[in-house]
Parts: sequence; structure tokens; C-alpha cells
Amino acid sequence: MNVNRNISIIGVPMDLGQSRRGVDMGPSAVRYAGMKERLLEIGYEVKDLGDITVDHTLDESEGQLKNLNEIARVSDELAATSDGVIKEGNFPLIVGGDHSIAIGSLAGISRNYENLGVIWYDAHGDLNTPETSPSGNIHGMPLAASLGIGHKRLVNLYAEGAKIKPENLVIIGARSLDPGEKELIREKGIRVYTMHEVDRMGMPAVIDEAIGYLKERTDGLHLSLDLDGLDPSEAPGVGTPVMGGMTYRESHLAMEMIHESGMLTSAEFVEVNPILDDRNRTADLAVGLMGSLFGEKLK
Ligand code: Z70
Ligand code: MN
Ligand code: MN
Ligand code: MN
Repeated sequence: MNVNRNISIIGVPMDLGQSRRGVDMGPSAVRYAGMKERLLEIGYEVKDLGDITVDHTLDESEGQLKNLNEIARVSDELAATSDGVIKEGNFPLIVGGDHSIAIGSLAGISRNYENLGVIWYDAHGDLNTPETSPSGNIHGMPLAASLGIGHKRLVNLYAEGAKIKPENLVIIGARSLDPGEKELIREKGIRVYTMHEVDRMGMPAVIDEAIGYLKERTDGLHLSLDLDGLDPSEAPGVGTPVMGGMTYRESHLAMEMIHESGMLTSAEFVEVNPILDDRNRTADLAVGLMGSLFGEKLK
């Protein structure tokens, strides 16, 4: 597969999917860290489409699902934008914002594939439903919603029903799974490399196996990278830090190997919270990871 040389950046300053304000400044922080310049340097054509507008007025009307209305509205717009970028022949690079935005990106992107593969690089499973969620935060639900499970507004967003198939999904780095999420993983047979597997097998074997598995069954590959997948000592600027995460080196290697596969067709980087960060370190890290993901030469 030829790597797409035309990248379209979409910013989504969403912070309504969780309870720590500030992640809406993620797209600015990542732009400030030199995202576009880095990609131009590697040799891509890069178009920054700017940010999707988010109304940050908190709306508690839905009770159990916090800020459902605005999240659904933004997700629908993001779905249409990502779908449009692919139809123009460009590569969508989406920058959040909290992880609830993946509902919109997957809804739009998946329209263009029979079997979209997804690598979910995250400390969390984001597989909760309104019934299993301990928090009511929609950023803990985007994968379940994309699999067709959860609130109908989220499940039927942009198109009716499931956007991805459980067998086309690989979760890497999980170390904080709620009971309902574990049940869903078992029930659907979802492939999960928890930190246990990352430590036992090593990152090279995890990525080799994940890529080999997805190569057989998918016709596109989306990387959804939550910065909290990395260890908080290296990515402090996230809303929900969880100890024992993937290192800087493991993560760069993972990005380089995904690049080498030639399979990547879209990507998103989420949960950078500059308010909680240490002098934009986590945004800098995100841009560095993009460098590796897009094939920056090491020598
Ligand atoms: C928890 C919930 C979550 C990200 C935290 C946390 C989910 N499982 N996702 N940080 N990115 O509330 O559903
Ligand atoms: Mn806000
Ligand atoms: Mn997440
Ligand atoms: Mn997470």
C-alpha cells in the first residue's frame, strides 16, 4: 500500500466527554509544539482545516450521559469532515480533545472501508455503556459506541449501527478496565494487549502480532492514540494518569513499526491537557510520536 502523502489536520477542542477542563486546549498545544512543521519537514503536503467548533457550556440535561447533546452534535460534524477528507483523497489526522471525539472520527472514516482496522493505544478500554459506566463520562464509551453498543444517539451517529467489528480491533496498553468493559472484551473476543502482555512479549512482538492479525482481515487502519497510554512520568499532561504505562521508547518504536507496515490510513491523538502539563511536554511528545508514525528518518 502506498503511504498517503497528503495530510489534513482536524482539531477538535472537546472537553465535555470527561470532568477535567483544559483538554479543549489540546489542539492549540499540539499546533504550538510544531505539528504541521514537523510533517512538512518529513515531506508531506499538509493542510490544517482548523478546529471544529465546540460549545463549552456544560449541559447536564441527560443525567447519566454527561453533555450528550453537544458531544453528539460535534461528533456528527467531525464524522462528516473526516469522511470528506478521505473522499478528497487525503489522510485525516485528528487532534483532540478528549477521547469521546473518536465516536465521530470512526463514524466518518469507517464509511470508506468494509473492514476498518483500529489500534486503540490507551490505558483504558473506553468500552463502557451508560449502564456500565462508573462516571457517566462519554470519553469512557467511544469504543463501545463504535461497536454498536450504548446510547442510540451515539451508536447511530452519522450512520445506523456499528461502525467497526470487534475482530478488527486491537487494544494496546490497557491497565485500567472496569468490570463491564472486561465482560464486553470476553463476550466479543476483543484482542487486548494489556501491560502484562506488553511487558511479557515486548513491544516489538506486540506490534508485529497486532499488525499481522489486522493485515489478514482489514482494508484500512486507524490509530487512536490516547496520551494516557504512555506512562504519566513521560506524559504528565493528561486528565486520567495511570501508573505503569508504556514508555517513550516503546511508544516511538510502536509508531515506527506501524509506519513500516504501510497500512495506516488515518490517525488521532487525544487527551493532551495543557493545564495539567509540564511546559507543553505532553504536546511535544505527541508531535514527536507523529514524527515516528509518519516515517521521520532516524539517520
Ligand atoms: C473510566 C470511565 C477514561 C480516558 C479515562 C475512565 C475512562 N473507565 N478514558 N480516560 N481517556 O469513566 O469510563
Ligand atoms: Mn471547556
Ligand atoms: Mn481513551
Ligand atoms: Mn485513556
